[in-house]
Amino acid sequence: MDPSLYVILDRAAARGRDLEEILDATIAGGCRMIQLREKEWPTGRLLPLAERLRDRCRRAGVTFIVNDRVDLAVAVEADGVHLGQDDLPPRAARPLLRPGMVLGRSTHSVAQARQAKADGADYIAVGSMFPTQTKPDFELVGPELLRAVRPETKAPLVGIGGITRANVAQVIRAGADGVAVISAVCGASDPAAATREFVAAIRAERDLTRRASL
Ligand code: TZP
Ligand code: MG
Repeated sequence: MDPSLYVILDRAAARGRDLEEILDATIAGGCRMIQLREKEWPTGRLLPLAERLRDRCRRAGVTFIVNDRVDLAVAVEADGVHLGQDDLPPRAARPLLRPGMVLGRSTHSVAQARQAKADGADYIAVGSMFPTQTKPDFELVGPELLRAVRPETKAPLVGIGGITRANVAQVIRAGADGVAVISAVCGASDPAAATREFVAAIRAERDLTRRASL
């Protein structure tokens, strides 16, 4: 699992564009971890889309995660599932997953991040980093929360919420192992170019942080 740039495919954010095309573009741009986030489609409609996305990810060796739905993640043999605070808690979800499946958890406080770690989450998302229009009920915690959570765990930390190519460095500097983005890639006019720019900005900030710590 390489969460450096974790692109969340969301039909609403894609504004009618084909998610498979966006997926191929972001993989071509260097994304190594993908999530399917669909809040409205019924299961029967979602299943074939999830299978097609999983196939494309598998061919490219890219990690494929399903949002919210443990049943769907297992049914399509996804690499993992991502669960928010209103979803099944990791302790309840883990026994339902296949061995080795990745379990990610969204958190909005140090206490929630500690709980996610204690519950055995494989990575912890922290957000919202910045205001976002994608999730109207976002909780703004800022990069400060990442700074506070970083010393608590060695689990990969992923910043989420309102992250753009202009502010991604702040999130990496605060201690994130990666960033999860929806609109900045799914809504970009050129998702491959947007991905390449993110990957380059993340690498550049990591190099700076590494050099500063020597
Ligand atoms: N969880 C916290 S903020 C958010 C989610 C799913 C939305 C992120 O979308 P964007 O477009 O990258 O701000
Ligand atoms: Mg959820």
